[in-house]
Amino acid sequence: MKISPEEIENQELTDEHFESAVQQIRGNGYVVFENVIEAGLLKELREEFAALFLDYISKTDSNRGPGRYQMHLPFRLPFCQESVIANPVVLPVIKSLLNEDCICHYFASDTPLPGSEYQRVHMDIQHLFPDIPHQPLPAYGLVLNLPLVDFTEQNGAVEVWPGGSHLIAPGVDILKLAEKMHSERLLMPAGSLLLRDMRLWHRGTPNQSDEPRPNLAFIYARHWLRTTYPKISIPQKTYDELSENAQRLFRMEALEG
Ligand SMILES: O=C(O)CCC(=O)C(=O)O
Repeated sequence: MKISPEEIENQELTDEHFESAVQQIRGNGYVVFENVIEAGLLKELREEFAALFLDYISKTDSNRGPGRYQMHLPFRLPFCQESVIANPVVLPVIKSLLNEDCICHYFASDTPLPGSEYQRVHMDIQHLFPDIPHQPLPAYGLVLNLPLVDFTEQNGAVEVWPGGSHLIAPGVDILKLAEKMHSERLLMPAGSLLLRDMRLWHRGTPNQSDEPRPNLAFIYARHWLRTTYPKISIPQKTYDELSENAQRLFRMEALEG
């Protein structure tokens, strides 16, 4: 979805774009908002991330398949900027799908290095009722991805299976079925926001470029959803300085002190 300069200036989607975004998530399982994050902030995020990431990979084995790293982010600036964690363009869409009292409970990143291969096609969460054959339920968790570099054919853009993979009954052989279904690589400029239902089938693709391909990842969910993710550790002072809106999103996490 191409956001107009007026929407960026007003920090609000038009009614038409808002409705389209909500319906795209419901039907396709995802929507991309192009070029939402302002260039200065994007540069800061990229630089801060690069320093953390280099240190992390010097001490850690790859943990999301060969050459792929999941890394939690520290809850500090610039990562906890309001326009990242409670982006006014996107948050109303999230709240419309997950209700006003939704939470954010995951603060991390995924980065394939040059030479990484295809991931297995997967969902980021189980179906709520895995024992019941057909259950096209509404979204209960959404991933917000923020690519720090352009996603291209070459550097391993995320591939998704739109058109209903998030609603397919539990128990199917995802790998086998995915081969027969339509998929798309999500090519987008750095600073776009990808919002996707956690059940959407997807995978990282090979990074054939010379550079890492960092992708920040935040998870928003119905407040009752329990997962095994560690709680986000938030310094009390940082929490106190957040807007009421953002405090509410992180109210179930672990305050330090
Ligand atoms: O490559 C990406 O950014 C997404 C990776 C992913 O889906 C995962 O590791 O679960």
